[in-house]
Amino acid sequence: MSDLKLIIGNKNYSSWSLRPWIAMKQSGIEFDEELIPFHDMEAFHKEIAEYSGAKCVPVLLHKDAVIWDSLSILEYLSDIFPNQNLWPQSLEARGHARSICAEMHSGFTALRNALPMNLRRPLEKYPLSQDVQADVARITYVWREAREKFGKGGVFLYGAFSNADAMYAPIVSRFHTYGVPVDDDIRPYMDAVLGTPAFQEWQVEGLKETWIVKEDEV
Ligand SMILES: N[C@@H](CCC(=O)N[C@@H](CS)C(=O)NCC(=O)O)C(=O)O
Repeated sequence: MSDLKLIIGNKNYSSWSLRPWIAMKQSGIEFDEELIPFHDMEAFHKEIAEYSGAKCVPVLLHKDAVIWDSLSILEYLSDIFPNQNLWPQSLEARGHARSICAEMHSGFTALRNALPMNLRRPLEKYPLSQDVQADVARITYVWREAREKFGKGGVFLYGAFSNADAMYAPIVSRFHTYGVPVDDDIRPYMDAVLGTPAFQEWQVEGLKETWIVKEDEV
């Protein structure tokens, strides 16, 4: 039993839960997990309220600490595992990574609302509104900028897998399942994330789930 426990939602749909989960798995951090499914919101809220008044997943439990919100969890993990390099090494790269994570966390609502994460959705192109196209353009711009400035040492945004890749993993999944057109230089980055053992494991488990969340089936 680990002293870290991550409370998550449905693997098929819970984009916010995927972020800390993939960061921990990909870094080899051992943790226990508890999945609270949210197809029945009343039951979900009752169960999650025992851990967090915010009534949202993910939540990280560590000894007496309770950390809620995916970005706070990534920051906390970086504090307790300073040798795991969850953020990139150089101050400039770290600042850039934190900026694109903050932008992700507080933005891209058009894309997030129109294209909910849904691993089991048949791979099929989906019409994109202008607002969604603008989000796609901005996301691919920051990915390209990170890769060109800081990513030369590896296949991820800042070379080695970092919290930034964890934050954007649900977006990679959406681009993939909704057949979002991307330039040729972007696809290898997406394939790198989709090909991580951690994402593969999450996907295998997500695809076994049978709960349906109607609002996320578009
Ligand atoms: N900002 C939060 C958002 C978390 C969030 O909205 N989680 C969804 C599941 S993916 C949830 O718990 N929804 C329950 C609800 O909205 O009542 C984070 O990053 O952790």
